Amino acid sequence: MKKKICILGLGYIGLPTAAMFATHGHQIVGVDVNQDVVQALNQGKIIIEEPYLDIMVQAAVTSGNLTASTEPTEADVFIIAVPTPMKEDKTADMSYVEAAAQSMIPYLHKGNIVVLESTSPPGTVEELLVPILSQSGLKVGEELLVAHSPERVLPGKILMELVENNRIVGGINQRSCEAVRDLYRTFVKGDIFLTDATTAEMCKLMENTFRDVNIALANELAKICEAMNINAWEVIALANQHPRVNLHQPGPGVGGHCLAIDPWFIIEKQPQLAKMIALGRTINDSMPAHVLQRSMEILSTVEGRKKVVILGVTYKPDIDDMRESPLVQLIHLLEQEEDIELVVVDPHVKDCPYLQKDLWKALEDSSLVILGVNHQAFAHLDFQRMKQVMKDPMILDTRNFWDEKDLNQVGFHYFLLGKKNEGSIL
Ligand code: SAJ
Repeated sequence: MKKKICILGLGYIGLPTAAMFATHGHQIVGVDVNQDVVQALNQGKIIIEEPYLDIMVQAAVTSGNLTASTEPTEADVFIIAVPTPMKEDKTADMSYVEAAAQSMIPYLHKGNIVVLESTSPPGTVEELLVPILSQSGLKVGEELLVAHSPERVLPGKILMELVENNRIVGGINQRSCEAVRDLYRTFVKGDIFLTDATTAEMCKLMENTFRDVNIALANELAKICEAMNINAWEVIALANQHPRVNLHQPGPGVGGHCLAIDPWFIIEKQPQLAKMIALGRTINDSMPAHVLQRSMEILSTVEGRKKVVILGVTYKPDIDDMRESPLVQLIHLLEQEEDIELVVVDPHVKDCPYLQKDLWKALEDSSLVILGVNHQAFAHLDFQRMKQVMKDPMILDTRNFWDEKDLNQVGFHYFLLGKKNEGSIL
């Protein structure tokens, strides 16, 4: 049945979800406090980069099923998809969730459904959301159904994963679970599993924590292999031949709004018990400093002022998102070093310190290229030309993205994170 759905928060999750419901026949009012986002959306435009999202949003707006506003409105369903950033003290800033919940109170009616999609510390629905919603005077659980249904889509593949991924619905009671399951059935082709709200909150956080801890293991291995003069990437490739082993990839650190933050939402609840989770965070956070150390070692052979070019500043390939990017951290560390001239090249980013749009200008007279993000745009560079324009042909590849032999052939000194020395015995 066609429903009127009010979606609060039109970011990386709220907007694709709004477009998805709208193109499946529901009437959507997207709400955002940012006037620019609202204005753009009402013209069928978007201000974030995500494959195919622009086309879908335009179709949704043109159909009349998707409009945007800065204020909530009366609806059958309210979906909260606002950010839950991390505060200085590494605890969750729930002020946007609180404000969104408060803002919808005047519009709530008997029979409404409220869904929290924002990633939140376990206990948020029961301890924070339900008390706020109770201010409406409605009997929560009977007259107002409430659930947490965490988003789990991968940036870069959001539209596909919204449909294909399995989904968890954690309701405050069975009725809430079933109502929210039926709602998402509109477009979800994956399985929908029902549970309680706090379990759903913990599941979401543990999925990202699992990945974060595993990447920390790979990053620790990278440091160990550098110390022992073997190649971590080779160890990983070979160990992963075992049917029950799946070592992750090392890199310059872990970024994004999910893996770098979600583990802290568990730590904040159980600081005494969440030991491995905290250690994983510490190891991953140490990687930009490790890349700095490797870079300075490589540059120690160069006299005077040294130009360093960082290729890629987003938190992962082929997206425009720089949130929590370890490359931003690396930039901060490099700018504190003496005699370093810094240039950043990233075709996906419009605004960032030291950004140079022209790759070849950036490379002129440089002494070191740090491959920070494995964007497709960097996959097939003209290494001959690079060698010609650079002052010192040195590369530090933090992603095992380029082929050492190719680069050596051209005359580059190729250094790899997870492997101490140049050259290979193979
Ligand atoms: N990374 C590594 N090594 C790896 C894999 C990733 O260093 O082996 C780094 C990436 O470079 C990046 C960071 O980890 O900096 C995170 O990237 P990601 O691709 O692992 O994940 P996100 O943050 O883009 O999306 C994750 C996904 N979670 C899981 O796969 C369990 C996604 O499904 C979630 O919806 C999303 O978090 C979220 O919103 O929570």
